[in-house]
Amino acid sequence: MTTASLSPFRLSTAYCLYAPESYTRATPEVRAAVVNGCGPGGWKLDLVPDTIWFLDISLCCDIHDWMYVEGETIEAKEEADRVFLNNMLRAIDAAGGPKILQALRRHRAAKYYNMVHLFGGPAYWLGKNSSQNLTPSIPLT
Ligand SMILES: [Ca+2]
Repeated sequence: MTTASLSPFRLSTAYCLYAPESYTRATPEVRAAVVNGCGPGGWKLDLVPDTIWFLDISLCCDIHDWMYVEGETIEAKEEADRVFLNNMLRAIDAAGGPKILQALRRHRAAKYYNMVHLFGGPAYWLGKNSSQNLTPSIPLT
């Protein structure tokens, strides 16, 4: 069972997220070396919040980060993206609260999913492409 911070509406509730076995078995030190919450990490200014309407989803993002590093196929990327969405929805359901707040959180979760689904390819494939398939970009004149 995995626990994460919840919204102010249900602070003591624990809930389960899906994570691959390799993630659950990894030591905290190994996980910390691989994951960095929501967004690309390493930037001075992280523009991707770890919360959606006061709900901490950083663990959902960490699991997604892990699956991106571990995956090697487009199917694995799509699974990582689906797991990310489903984990956010699990967290939202567990947090409860007013229906309007849950709706706002689901809307934001859908935005996060669309961002990684549509624009996460370069991050997913970083360092995975064979050098024989890479070609220099054409210099701009
Ligand atoms: Ca991240």
